[in-house]
Amino acid sequence: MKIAIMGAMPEEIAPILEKIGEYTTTKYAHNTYYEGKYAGHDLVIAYSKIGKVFSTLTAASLIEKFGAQMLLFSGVAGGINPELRIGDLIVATALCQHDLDITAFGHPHGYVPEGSQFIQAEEKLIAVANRVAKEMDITLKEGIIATGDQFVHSQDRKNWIETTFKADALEMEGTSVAVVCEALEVPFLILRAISDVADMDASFNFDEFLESSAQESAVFILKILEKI
Ligand code: 3QA
Repeated sequence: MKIAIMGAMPEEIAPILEKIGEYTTTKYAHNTYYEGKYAGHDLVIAYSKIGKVFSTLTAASLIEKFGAQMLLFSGVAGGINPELRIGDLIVATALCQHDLDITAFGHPHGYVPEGSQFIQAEEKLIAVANRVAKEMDITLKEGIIATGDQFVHSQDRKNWIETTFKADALEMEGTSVAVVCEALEVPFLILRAISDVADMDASFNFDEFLESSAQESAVFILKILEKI
């Protein structure tokens, strides 16, 4: 099976590329796609650039152009749930767009007609992730991930996202990737390690912990690949 590994930033896929060692590169749609092998799987790997638009393009390309039959997202996130500390892992059970707003017409936040407020994640892959966490003896949190085209760095915005969506973590790509995968019937997993807690100090913490948290997430994704 051909599996896509996707991140948003170079730092998020670098540990994966390093681990697989040998790969070919293809330029497509202003992006680079890396193809190689790991644990008996054919992989196609890419980072999209930041945000919902770029991540939509990349997820669709990974599937439609490169033939990925499963997609695993690896990266970092801002923590909302106080149980999540910097470096902790969260896997999305459901995802939503916190910045999608046609509430003027009486619709809930994150909803547009013929869409849905939440995208449900793939239970089978979450089960695999939980098995891996158990084997590695680490805590993996399951929860709601909210996505938006904003780097959140305020307690007010964070609280609003928490109360509106009951979200546990936030980032800028997960839901767009989930929308693409769900529509194209490709099983997906959105895994994130916390880099900051989306408060006043978020940008400082992010700069400090991007690399180490991206590494936590990537190591876990590689273990998942060994289990699939
Ligand atoms: C944002 C990255 C984007 O891909 C989403 C990180 C971690 N903490 C977050 C927060 N709010 C929203 N998202 C996140 N990723 C980084 S922009 C900085 C770029 O630096 C998840 C995420 N609090 C480039 C150097 O100038």
